[in-house]
Amino acid sequence: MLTVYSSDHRLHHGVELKDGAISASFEKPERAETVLARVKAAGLGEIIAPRAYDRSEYAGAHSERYVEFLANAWSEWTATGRSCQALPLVWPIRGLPSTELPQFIDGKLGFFAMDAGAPIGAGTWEAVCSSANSALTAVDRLSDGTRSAFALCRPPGHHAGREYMGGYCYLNNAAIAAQRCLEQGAKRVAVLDIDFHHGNGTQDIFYQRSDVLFVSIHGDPTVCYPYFSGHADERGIGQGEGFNLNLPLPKGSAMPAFEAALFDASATIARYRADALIVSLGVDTFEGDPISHFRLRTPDYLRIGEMIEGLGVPTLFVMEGGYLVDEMGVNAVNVLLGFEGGAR
Ligand code: OKP
Ligand code: ZN
Repeated sequence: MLTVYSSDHRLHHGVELKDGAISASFEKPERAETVLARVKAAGLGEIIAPRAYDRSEYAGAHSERYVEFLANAWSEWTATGRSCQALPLVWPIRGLPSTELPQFIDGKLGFFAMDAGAPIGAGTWEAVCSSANSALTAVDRLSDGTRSAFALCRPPGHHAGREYMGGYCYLNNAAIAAQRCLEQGAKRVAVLDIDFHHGNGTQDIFYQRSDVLFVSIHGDPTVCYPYFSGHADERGIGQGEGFNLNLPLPKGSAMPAFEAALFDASATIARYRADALIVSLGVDTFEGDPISHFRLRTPDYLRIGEMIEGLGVPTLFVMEGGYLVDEMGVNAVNVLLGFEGGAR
């Protein structure tokens, strides 16, 4: 299987607000490095760098003003004399009267953020573009007739909505990839999100559309991040009604529950008759993950890959979460090896 990877991800190394203090984020550069090392060790296949794309390629998933904000945020922030990473501190919560975009960077940060989980530093935009471009490059290889590809994206993307960042995410790599599949002739694209956290951003981007089916298995949002999205009754609206499926599972769920949910997810995707499948591949479902609450084990990821292969659809895997650096490479690559084993 082809892997697309760029070392430019290292330009982003965010901070995180945790236990009342600021520290290095769980979403750190070593994550992508350990997955890359495993891709090589397992002999998964060719590894290529992404090509450059115009910013307009992100516009199917995000608004122009949001992409513009991301591109300029660091320079606007440092123009105020600050050299630390930029974080929002005020949000337009329900009840506040103005929905206008503020003209000062501190206001813009809150306007375009769902939480304080997406800091912006000097190299963030460049890293974010390299991540999205990896997903786009992988799509372009898929449309050449390849059965599957792996976009080793970092930072991740599935919490980023049409007009907001959050939860370590800036551009929604999976959504940008789905949009490009449509542009290249696919009529129906399915996104299967198996990260521990609900892919609220992907849901947001496609919620009113029927050309992209979104299916997500995740920790129950009544007790798990992102809390305000991911319930089973969120099924899409307008044209999109019935094209969004959330399968929340209780904290502590292990493979039997996950496998049953993946079986349901697969049935829905098969019924949709997708021309292409994008998998938001998070491995923070692992039993040892430091910020998540499922109990999957290393061999379970082989089975997951095999089940996904069973759908028989051209498939792009897009890296999302996974925070136990020591194990996440093996777990992520196990999904890809399971897929390839199923195809044999
Ligand atoms: C990104 B992805 C944990 C707080 C949660 C945000 C988690 C973002 C996860 N103590 N912080 O879906 O893996
Ligand atoms: Zn996650």
